[in-house]
Parts: sequence; C-alpha cells; structure tokens
Amino acid sequence: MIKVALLSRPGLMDPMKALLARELPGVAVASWPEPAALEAELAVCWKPEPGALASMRRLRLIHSIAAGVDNILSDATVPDVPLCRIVDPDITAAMTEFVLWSTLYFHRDFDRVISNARDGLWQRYDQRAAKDSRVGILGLGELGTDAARRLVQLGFTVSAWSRSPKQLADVRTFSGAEALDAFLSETDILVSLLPLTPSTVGLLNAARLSRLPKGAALILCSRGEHVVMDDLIALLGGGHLRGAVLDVFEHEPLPAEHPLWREPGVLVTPHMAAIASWETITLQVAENARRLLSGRPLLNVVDRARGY
Ligand code: NDP
Ligand code: OXD
Repeated sequence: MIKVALLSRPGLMDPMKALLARELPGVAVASWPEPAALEAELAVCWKPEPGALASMRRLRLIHSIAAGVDNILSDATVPDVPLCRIVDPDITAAMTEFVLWSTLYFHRDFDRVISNARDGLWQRYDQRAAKDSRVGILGLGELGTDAARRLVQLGFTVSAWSRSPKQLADVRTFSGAEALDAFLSETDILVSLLPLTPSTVGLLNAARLSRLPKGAALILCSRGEHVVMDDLIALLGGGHLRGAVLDVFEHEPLPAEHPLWREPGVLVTPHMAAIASWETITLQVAENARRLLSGRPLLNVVDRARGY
C-alpha cells in the first residue's frame, strides 16, 4: 500500500490520518519531518517547507489540500511529478455564496449602513437595480464561472476576464493582458478569483486599480499577493475606491495590529470564503492515490507550465 507524507505546519493535517486509514486500508502515513516521510510516494501539502519535496526520492505525486497551488509552486525545487489540487462542488458553492454576499454588501449599501449604525445614524440611500451594478470577475475557472452564473441569475451586469478566450451566457468576456484595462474601466464591483502565478502577482496595482470607475469596490478572494496593498489603501483614502472586502493576505493570519483591520471602507475576513473539509480533501487525495496505484488518469492535475 502507498506511503503518504503530510507536509504542513505541525498538527494541521492530523485529522487526515484516521480518514486516510479509512479510505486506503494499510496506508502508512507520516508527518514531515518524521524520517518515514522521506520515503513517501505521495505528498499531501499546505505550504511545505522549501526543499522538503525535493528530498523525497520516491515521490510520485504531490497533492495540494487547497484549490490553489501557489503554496507549493513557490518552492523552485519542487520535483517534476504530477501535482493535483482540490476541486469540489461544495467549495465552489461556498465561494459563490461569499461572492454573492459581498457583492450585495456593496450593491445594497450594507457597508455604509453598518458604519452608520455605529453612530446611530438613520440614513437611506437611493436603491439601484441589480442590472445597474456591473460586477467584473477576474478569473473564469471553476470558481469564477459559477459565481458569474449566479450573479447573472440575480440580474447583475456581469463581465469576466481570463487568460484564454471564453464564452459564458449573458457574461461579457475579456481575455489577455491587452483587454484588462477595458474590462476594469467597466467594473463597479471587482471580484478576484485568479490563481497566484508569476503573471498575476501584483496585478492590482495603482495603475490598474485606478482604471476602475470612481466609487468602485474590490472583493479579494484569491490571494493577498494579487494586490499592492499600499496602492489599494491610497486609492481608498483618496476616495477613488469605495471599499474592499479582503479575505486573503500575503501573511496569514493578519496580525491584530495590522492597519488593514482599521482601514475605513475595508472589511477583513479570515480566509473563509471557501473552506474544504478534511473529509472532502481526504476523499480526493485517496481517489488520486488509487488512480496512481492502478495507473489511471489523475483528477484535477495542475498545468505546471501555466502554474495553475
Ligand atoms: P482555476 O484554475 O479553475 O481558474 C483560474 C482562472 O484564472 C482561469 O479562468 C484562468 O484563465 C484565469 N487566469 C489564470 N492566469 C491568468 C492570467 N495571467 N490572466 C488572466 N486570467 C488568468 O482556479 P479556481 O477557480 O479553482 O480557483 C481560483 C483561485 O481561488 C485559487 O487559485 C485560489 O487562489 C483561490 N481560492 C480562494 C479560496 C478562499 O477561501 N479565499 C478558496 C479556494 C480558492 P483560463 O480560463 O484562460 O485558463
Ligand atoms: C484554496 C484556499 O486555495 O483555501 O483552496 O485558498
């Protein structure tokens, strides 16, 4: 039976041990840096220590416990074996809920009335129809596509930007770097659902965020590194941007003393947009382990050249 290594901060993946034993009878599971982990064929990872994967000579498969794989590919020494990620309908549904909630937060002025309520201020704002709010989604993959469809169902005017050209009913689609400014200039509520790669790191800088119309808002569900935070803060402070819901940060957890917690217009959420359960993760890892052992095609394989 297959040997599995769990690579993460100590204890994080302990709940997987019993679940893997249930799914893969006879499996040997070791946690990095136990010596047995060095002999594993399957590495299950969240932010593995740089160099750890390269030192596993029998490694045949790397599995992320997340949808994103930037936590693994940021280590240049990662061996060239298949890399799989988590894709699951419950995660997609959870992300769509988060995107819908945060879109409505701005569209229905909850950001303003929650702030006003602290001062006992009774103030109503003119209501807009959903079609009058233009929601733009960066990334039209597993998560972006579902969010776009549901926003369309609610009547929003939806556009989306991807690397390659895409078509989606009732969604205005843009692709490639050359189309980004046009996409941004027609977006009132910007939702980021991009993977973090060398092409997307720092994408949302002062120049790009300034392309958004005055009063636009940002919903960041992807990775903190997609945004140049100082640029975002400057555009919020200067009044060009109305607000931001930030779910992800370069360094997590965001320290209690970090100014973003108290930045007017910013709502910090604790990387909670879509959280995979250990049960979901284990079922996918175990299925790929069985496929690896029987030589069948793996599920949710990452394209290493694209980085996602
Ligand atoms: P996918 O790989 O399915 O989709 C990625 C999309 O981004 C694709 O449409 C792709 O374009 C597009 N894209 C990638 N690079 C570029 C680029 N350079 N320019 C334009 N478009 C680009 O990813 P998922 O939808 O599954 O997940 C997206 C991200 O969401 C994850 O990588 C992760 O960072 C984040 N996430 C956050 C969670 C949270 O709780 N906050 C939970 C889960 C995921 P194309 O279609 O042309 O390939
Ligand atoms: C993910 C995440 O990538 O949780 O799955 O951010």
